[in-house]
Amino acid sequence: MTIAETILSLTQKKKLHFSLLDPDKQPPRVAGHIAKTVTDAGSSAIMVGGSTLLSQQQVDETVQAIKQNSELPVILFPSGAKFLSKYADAVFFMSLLNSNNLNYVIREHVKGAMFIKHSGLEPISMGYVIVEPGMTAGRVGEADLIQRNDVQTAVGYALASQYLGMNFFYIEAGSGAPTPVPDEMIQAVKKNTSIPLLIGGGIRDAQTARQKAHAGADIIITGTAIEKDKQFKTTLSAIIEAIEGV
Ligand code: 1GP
Repeated sequence: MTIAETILSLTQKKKLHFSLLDPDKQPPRVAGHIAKTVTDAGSSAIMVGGSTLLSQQQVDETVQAIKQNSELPVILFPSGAKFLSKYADAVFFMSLLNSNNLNYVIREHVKGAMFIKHSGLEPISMGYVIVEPGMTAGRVGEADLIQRNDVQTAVGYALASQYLGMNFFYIEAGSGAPTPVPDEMIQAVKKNTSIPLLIGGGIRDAQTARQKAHAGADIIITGTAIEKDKQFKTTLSAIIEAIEGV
């Protein structure tokens, strides 16, 4: 089975958690340590990416450190073609659909496609949109942010992704967002689409994670903010336990 097929079949049984590691936020050695912790806590995959990356080497070294410490699939979450790594297992081949910059919608994909073909990375097609407040991802991605109360637009993007043949749909509020994607938006998207729904940005505790999973998120993504928490592993285990119980 491909990684996408494995994830799809897992989402039919339970809610999943993916950990996002930004190579810009810690040295590779620390990323390796975090990878071990998130694996022990029960995360299902490790995503690697960020909006402020400087070099492919950063990504390569972080992915290698993660692979040395975890058996979980490593899925790239790239902000551009320059940040692909042949050491990962897969790549979210995602289009930032509400970007005003065509680079993030399709042009970076054109640049990176041959690298993916030759490296053997598994491309996993995903529609991606950013909701207010959007944070750094919204600014760097030049997103025409979806307003928090504009449920119709979010549903439109999700359905358009499904009709374009994308296998997953990700809505995020931006890393470190003070408030995550609203429940009403998650409910409406889930009700109107049939591809797995990923939700991230600003989810920092078990209660919020449970609420988002209950609203309809199939996969909850938490980023590196949680590392700052001294109880990191405990918090993460609680988040995963909470969503698996939904
Ligand atoms: C990644 O926005 C998510 O796309 C991660 O957000 O860092 O707030 O968990 P946090």
